[in-house]
Amino acid sequence: VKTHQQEVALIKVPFGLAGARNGAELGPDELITAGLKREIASLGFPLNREVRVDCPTQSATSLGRKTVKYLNEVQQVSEHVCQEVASALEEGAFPVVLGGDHSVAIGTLAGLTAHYSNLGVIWFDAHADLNTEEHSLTGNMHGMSVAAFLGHSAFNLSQIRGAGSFVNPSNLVYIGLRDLDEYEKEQIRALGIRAFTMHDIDRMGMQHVIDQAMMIAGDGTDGIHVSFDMDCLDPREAPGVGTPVPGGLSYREAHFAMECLATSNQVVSMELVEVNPLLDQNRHTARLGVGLIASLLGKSIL
Ligand code: 6HN
Ligand code: MN
Ligand code: MN
Ligand code: MN
Repeated sequence: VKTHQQEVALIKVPFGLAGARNGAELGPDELITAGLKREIASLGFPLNREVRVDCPTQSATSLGRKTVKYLNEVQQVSEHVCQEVASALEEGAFPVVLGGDHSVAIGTLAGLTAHYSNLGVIWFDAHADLNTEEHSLTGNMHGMSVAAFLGHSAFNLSQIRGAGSFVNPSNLVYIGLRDLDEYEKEQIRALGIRAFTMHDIDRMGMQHVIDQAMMIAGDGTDGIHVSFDMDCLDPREAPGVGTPVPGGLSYREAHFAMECLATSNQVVSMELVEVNPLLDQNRHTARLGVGLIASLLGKSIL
């Protein structure tokens, strides 16, 4: 086991109001219970901090406009996550953000862009999360996070105190897509976003896909952020997610991708989201999530 110099900042975001089902708010604690801190320690990373962002948990407040649910709550959580990520980066730590539903990525990207003016993003997901308030068919903001950091939705990084500038779509890469809304397909084509769908992974294999992804997200950028939605995995591997879609990544495809990213030395932060313990079986999804974070941090088989 190597001893690493860099510290890890664990940022727990127990927020699930912007997802499709209850339960994602329990994700951070479930990942800790599944042994995340032990794994990080055994890889030799000192813990820079372990913080828990204060998150609203119930539907007490207004749903906002009918088409956008919990906008105020997402805004509030995003600002807190932004602050935590930015301050971890100022201390030279590697942020590991634990969701929560995928709307927590808005705050993560806000904090990252404050620190890195040219950030690459690799987005592992069955979904593109590219909807805007206007185009979303569900009103769930976990399906709008990418639009927020590209600056395409009305609620976007510019509304978050402390956020940096929008991510350049030419440095964004999707891996694992297989469930897209019509508007999202149009946007991916119109913006020329590089998207490795499940079809592409089947055709060229994960090795080629991840090599290409690192080239694109790393091209002229200061670093790569890995946003990992557990529903990129096949539901047989990861049943505990709010919006499962058949035909996803295998256990080894996901681990292999993380292992390749670890050896690239380009990754500056990661988040793992959408672990839903209420839908899980025997903590299977949380344990898989812990293993994937470990692989990204450099855990190797031999
Ligand atoms: N996620 N496209 C659907 C929607 O509601 O906009 C699904 C979004 C899923 C979001 O899994 O992070
Ligand atoms: Mn340090
Ligand atoms: Mn997602
Ligand atoms: Mn998803």
